[in-house]
Amino acid sequence: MDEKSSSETRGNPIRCRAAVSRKPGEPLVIEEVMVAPPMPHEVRIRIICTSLCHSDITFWKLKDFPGIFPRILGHEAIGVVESVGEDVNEVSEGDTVIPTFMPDCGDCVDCRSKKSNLCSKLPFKVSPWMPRHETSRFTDLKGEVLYHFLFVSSFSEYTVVDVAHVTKIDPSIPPNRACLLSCGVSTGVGAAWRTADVEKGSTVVIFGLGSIGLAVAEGARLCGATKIIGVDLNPDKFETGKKFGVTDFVNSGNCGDKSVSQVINEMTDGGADYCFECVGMASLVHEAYACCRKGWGKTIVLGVDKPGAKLSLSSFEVLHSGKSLMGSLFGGLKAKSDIPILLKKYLDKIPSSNFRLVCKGEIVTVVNWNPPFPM
Ligand code: CXF
Repeated sequence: MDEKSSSETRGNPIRCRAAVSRKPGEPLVIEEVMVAPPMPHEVRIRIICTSLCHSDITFWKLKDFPGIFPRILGHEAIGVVESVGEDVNEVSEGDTVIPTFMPDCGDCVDCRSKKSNLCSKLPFKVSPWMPRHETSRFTDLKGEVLYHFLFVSSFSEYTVVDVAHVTKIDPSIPPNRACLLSCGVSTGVGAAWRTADVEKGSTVVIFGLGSIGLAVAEGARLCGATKIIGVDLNPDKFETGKKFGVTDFVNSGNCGDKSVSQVINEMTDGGADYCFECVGMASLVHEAYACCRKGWGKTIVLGVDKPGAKLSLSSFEVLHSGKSLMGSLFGGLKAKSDIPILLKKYLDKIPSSNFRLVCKGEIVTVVNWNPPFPM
């Protein structure tokens, strides 16, 4: 729809277009939908730019709950506040914001702790509703409810997001870069920086060089890791990975009679300091755990496996190996304080000549950031 001023739309439902996922695995349908005004603590946002994250595809294909239809997918985006509900003081109309699937209420014991990003006031869950009021703000033109996705639902010209899920940002960042901070780049960089706390000189292994894995490589390099081993079935990923800091490559389809973990244990003389699973396969978590260093190795799980997938570790090995196994949602970042740090890093460190180049290209050239990463 044409962009309207907030004075025309504030307090009223907005009719606009959205890409609606009506059935699992079937093409999204561009249709007109109604977006209700924000309720208390909510913000209605005009989406400027949204990108596709693999979790959108995972949930688009899911036939059973937490797959649910019809639904508006999308959770990586940037937008401008169109209007705010009651009790919203943090942002106002016209502010540029990044919505995130992880909340940051800033108030609960977890949000106030440096140790976690798992808000307990609005705990993250895979829900079809708005987080606080447990209802939908979307209907189709027949009045049927359309479900939300990851509290963002950005495949719509307008969406409603709880204020705990929005971060106000400096609008000077190009929108197609900013929206990656809404999930993929933040998750990967954050996992190396905040969850693992990778140190200078470390050895890192990344299982899966998709966008999350590449962002982990970037984060590990920024933290000063010197050996960054990428593991993937696709050999072309090594060339891409090099741009993000990957120094070595293991083709997991080409290890002969050895397992990937055996190959890595040999390459690292007994295991890597940090292993990141970015695919979402329990078997790869086992492999990652098997090749992180005894005593201090950390294995960090970022990949989203099928609902109900189980890990099975030998209790004896856990006891004797002294390794850590950690999960990392949104890279352990606290959206409201950490996204502005990443964004500033991007704006400060890219020289204007490169900046223009970045704007024209399709590849995220965050490689221009300068280590070491400020903590
Ligand atoms: C995922 C993490 C697990 C739940 C769904 C979202 N992250 C990003 O896509």
